[in-house]
Amino acid sequence: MDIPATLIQVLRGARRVAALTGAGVSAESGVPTFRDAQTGLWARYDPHELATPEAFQRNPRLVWEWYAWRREKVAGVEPNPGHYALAEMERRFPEFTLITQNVDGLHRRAGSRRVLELHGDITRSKCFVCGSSAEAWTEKGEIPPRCPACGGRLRPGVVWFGEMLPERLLAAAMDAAARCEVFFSIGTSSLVYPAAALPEVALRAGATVVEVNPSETPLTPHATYSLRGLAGVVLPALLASFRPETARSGAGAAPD
Ligand code: BV8
Ligand code: ZN
Repeated sequence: MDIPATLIQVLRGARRVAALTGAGVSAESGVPTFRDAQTGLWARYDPHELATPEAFQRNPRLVWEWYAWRREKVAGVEPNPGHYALAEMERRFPEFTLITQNVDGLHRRAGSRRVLELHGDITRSKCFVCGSSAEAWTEKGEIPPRCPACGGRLRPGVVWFGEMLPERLLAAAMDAAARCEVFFSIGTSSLVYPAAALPEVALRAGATVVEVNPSETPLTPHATYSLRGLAGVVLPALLASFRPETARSGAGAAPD
C-alpha cells in the first residue's frame, strides 16, 4: 500500500491526532460488521431492529441472547494489526485520541489506553430499571438475569438506536475532532449519528481528514485522503511510512 508523500509529510509534523473507528477495524479479527448479513440463527434479524430499547422491552430474552451470542464471538477473537497500529499511534503522537463506535473492547485488548467507547461495551451490563452497572452475573435460570440491587432486568451496557450517547464521552470526542490536525475515519460506514458528524467537525476546523475503508462511504467525497484498503494493511503501512520527530520518549518511542 503506497501512502501519498504529502500525507506522510503531514503526519511527520502532526502533534494532535484523532481517530474514529467502526466495525470494519474488527472485521479482520473475525467480528462480523454491523452491515454484514447476520449469520445462523440471527440471519433473519436486522441489527437495527434488535439494538433498540423497544426490542428489549418487547422481547428481553431474545435481545439478551443476541448479545450473549455476540459476547461469545468477541471472547474468541484477538485484536488484529489494525488495532495494534492504533495502540502504537497513541505512543507516537504527543496528543492522540481514539474514538470508537465498537463495543467489542478489542482496542483496549490491543493496548490502547485512552479509548472513548461512544456506544458502550458489550462485556458490561446494567440494570434496565435503576441503571446500576453489573460487572458479572450468573447466566443461570432467568434470562435476562436480574439486577442484584433492585431486581429489575439487566440489559447490555451499550447505547441502542434512539438512546443518547454518554454526554461526557461525546463532548470529549467532539473536542478532539475540533482541535486535531489530522482526523482518521477507519472502518466505518459513516451512517450512524452523532459519531458520523465527527469527521465533519474536523473538516470544518481545517484538519486533514483521512478515510481508511475498502469501500466508498458518504465521507469519501469530503475526505482529504481516502485510502482504499483494509485497516489491518493500511494502518501498519501508514505507521511504517512516517517517523514523527516528536516521538514520545520512553516505551514505544519510534525505533531509530
Ligand atoms: C441518538 C451499539 C439522539 C449497539 C450502535 C430515527 C429514530 C431514532 C434515531 C434516529 C433516527 N434517524 C436517525 C437516528 C439517529 C440514529 C442513527 O444515526 N441511525 C442511522 C441508522 C440512520 N442514531 C442514534 O439513534 C444514536 N442516538 O441519535 O440519540 C436521539 C435520541 C432519540 C431520538 C432521536 C435521536 C445512537 C447510535 C448508536 C447505536 N448503537 N452500537 C450494538 O452494537 O449492538 S451503532 C452500531 O451500528 C455500531 O456501533 C456502529 O456504530 C454502527 C454500525 O456502523 P459501523 O461501525 O460503521 O459498521 P458498519 O457495519 O456499518 O460498516 C463497517 C464499515 O467497515 C463499512 O464501511 C465497510 O466497508 C468497512 N470495512 C469492512 N471491512 C473492513 C472495513 N474497513 C476497514 N478494514 C476492513 N477490513
Ligand atoms: Zn436495578
